[in-house]
Amino acid sequence: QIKNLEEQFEARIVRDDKIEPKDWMPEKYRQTHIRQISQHAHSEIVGMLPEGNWITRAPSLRRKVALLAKVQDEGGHGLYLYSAAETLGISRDEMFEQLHSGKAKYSSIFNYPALTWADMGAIGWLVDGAAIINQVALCGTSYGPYARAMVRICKEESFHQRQGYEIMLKLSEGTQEQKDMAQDALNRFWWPSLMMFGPKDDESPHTAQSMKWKLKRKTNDDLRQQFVDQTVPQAELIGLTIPDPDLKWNEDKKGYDFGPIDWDEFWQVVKGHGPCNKERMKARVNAWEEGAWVRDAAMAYAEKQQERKEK
Ligand code: FAQ
Repeated sequence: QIKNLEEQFEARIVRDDKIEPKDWMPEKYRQTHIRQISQHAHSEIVGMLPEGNWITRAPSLRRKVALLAKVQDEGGHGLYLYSAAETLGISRDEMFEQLHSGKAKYSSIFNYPALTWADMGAIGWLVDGAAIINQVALCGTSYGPYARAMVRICKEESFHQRQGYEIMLKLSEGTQEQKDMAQDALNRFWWPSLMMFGPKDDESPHTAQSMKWKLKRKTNDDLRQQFVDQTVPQAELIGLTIPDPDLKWNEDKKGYDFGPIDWDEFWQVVKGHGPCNKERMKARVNAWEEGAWVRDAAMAYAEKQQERKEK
């Protein structure tokens, strides 16, 4: 009977039907979605930290309002994605436990420090730019709650990307010192942004199955290429140089060839040995522990409300 269910399920995937929480699904489909969606949620929540650190130091009220809104959006995206993962039968407490114990990953990019104001520009422009490319593809993913979350999240991400690019544009029109700051941020964030798309396709253990299930709609390498092709002209427009001596337009493939990525660095960061891994996790665990009284108060309030209703 399972075989029959599995055949029906595969046929639905081929037809591009959305799979919904109460539908039958293979256990591995469920597990791999929990893995990806929860790691995506963790990335949003941990991703608030490098920028959150700059809210009080934004150079003007306008910049402060925009950055504050962006960081709040990221918190919202995280909560939205945790809810999507919960529909697959995992609790939020369990997901937090996986994050805090180091069992669940989050995007490598957030383990790099944000050293200057220009890094707020580079994060919005490059990190959100990479996130959008990945997430636009995920709007067509096969699991309904994830696909719907992506549609909404992408709309907000495009505002994030533009606010980052605008910071870079303004800096690149400024004094030599400001231009240098923008170039330095690009130099430091370029390669880690390319790493966000994950290992090369032939070294990515999950890609083949995730493509079959239409969890992923494009491979890591295809998305990475799309990101490079989209971003190089944007850098040229504001007079910044991509820090890659091998970057070259390839007329045959109608895209850029680019230099080798340092995969040792990538795996070091993924395994917890990046510049800020420990600091990020400490901040998350502290926030969780120090917020315990808020959760307790919310639970006590909900119980009281329930009791009142029952009376
Ligand atoms: N960092 O076989 P694959 C954002 C892991 S955007 C850390 O290729 P998969 C918005 C991978 O989990 C960032 N780990 O895996 C924002 C797996 O380990 P596992 C978040 C990575 O899943 C902007 C192993 O390597 N976006 O937050 C990374 O098929 C600004 C093998 O890799 C998403 O999560 C990495 N870069 O493909 C917020 C998008 N790459 O689980 C604040 C959704 C790979 O077996 C500020 N996710 N790994 O232990 C995806 O599209 C996919 O999960 C990939 C990885 C493409 C990330």
